[in-house]
Amino acid sequence: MSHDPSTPDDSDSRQDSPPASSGFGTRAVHAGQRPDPTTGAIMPPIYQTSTYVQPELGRHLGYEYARVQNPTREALEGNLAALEGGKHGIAFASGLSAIEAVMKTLSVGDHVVSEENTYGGTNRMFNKVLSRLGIRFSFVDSRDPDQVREAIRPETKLLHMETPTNPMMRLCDLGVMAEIAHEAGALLMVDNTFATPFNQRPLEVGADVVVHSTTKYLNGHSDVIGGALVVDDDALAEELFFVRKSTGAVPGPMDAWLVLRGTKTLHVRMKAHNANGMAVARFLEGHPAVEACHYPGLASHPQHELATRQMDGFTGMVSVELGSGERAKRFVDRTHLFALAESLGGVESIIGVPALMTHASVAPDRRAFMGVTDGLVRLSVGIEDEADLLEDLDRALKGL
Ligand code: P1T
Repeated sequence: MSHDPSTPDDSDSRQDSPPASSGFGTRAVHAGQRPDPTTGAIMPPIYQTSTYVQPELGRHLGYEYARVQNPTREALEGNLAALEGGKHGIAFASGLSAIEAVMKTLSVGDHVVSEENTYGGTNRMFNKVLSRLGIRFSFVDSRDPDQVREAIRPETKLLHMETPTNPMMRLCDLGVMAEIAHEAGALLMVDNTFATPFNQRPLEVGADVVVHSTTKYLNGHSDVIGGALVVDDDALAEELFFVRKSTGAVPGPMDAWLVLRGTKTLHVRMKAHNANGMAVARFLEGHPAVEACHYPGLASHPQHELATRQMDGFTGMVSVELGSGERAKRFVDRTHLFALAESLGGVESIIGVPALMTHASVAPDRRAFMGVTDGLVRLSVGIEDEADLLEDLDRALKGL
């Protein structure tokens, strides 16, 4: 990149993105951005404006109205696209609004096959909002590709997968899901929020749409609600930009800027989350108060082989079964470093009980069927020191 933004003949060295062949960390720091052409500011300015003055009627500078275009948002979109290995990033006001935008490309009577163990809010949107509007859903356990195949109908337009799932840490084989979707003439959408592109890149194995709650690891600092889609196909991108423009769920420029600041350190943070996640999972797996520990990095995880093939790291998300709601309550009330809260993916460690918190909107019998019991505790392991995290958990588990 040039240090002189005014040099006229070095446009090649001031491209918005480093080459796609550059390493993940280089793309995380630089992709989508260039020094501000007016001042040379190394950070993209926060274009806190709703509209743009046009020099004359019928001629504008590429920017008309901020629901449609915003340079700060575009910088984030370029960055996210480069991280997922897609051509187009499309930023949204939340993870749910990003998923909803994909659903708004469908029509009444269209059918979606969805993994049953998604984030509870995703399940709620499908069951309680979109079903009312005439979109049909089948919920399957996508660990078993035959269940997915059997759910396909002539009207199936989309497969919605989450891997690892929230909170059971189940996986599906993304290559197989892409094959099933494409044989059916449907698209594969993958919620990559838990894994992050540092650990898993669904587009590389055939997915058509990657969705993120950028609220989580991508932003990483628990101070923004945001979402994004990444796609490779130009026509699909155009359709999704059209939906966003027409329905309006855009992130504000400040939030886009904060997420962009977060993604600059994604690779550094994820190495720490992966390492701490593994340490916490190993500790909890061996603890006598813990009945089961769900973490794809453990050899005991039933899909560990798939995890090592499909993922480069296993994140900081760990779930444990403690046997009863009472024991779960005592545990989460006694941790200090692990804060009792919804959400995940921030630098600080968080703990919660999905049945009462993130998945309270899922019908109790469905929750029980998936293993989201009252005794299940979910941990989002942060980047604090491992010894302090283990000490906090050990103390909270004593005498359970
Ligand atoms: O909260 P929002 O940015 O709208 O993202 C929704 C969402 C989508 N996908 C996954 C996998 C998620 O985990 C979430 C949000 N999840 C939580 C708030 C949570 O604590 O699990």
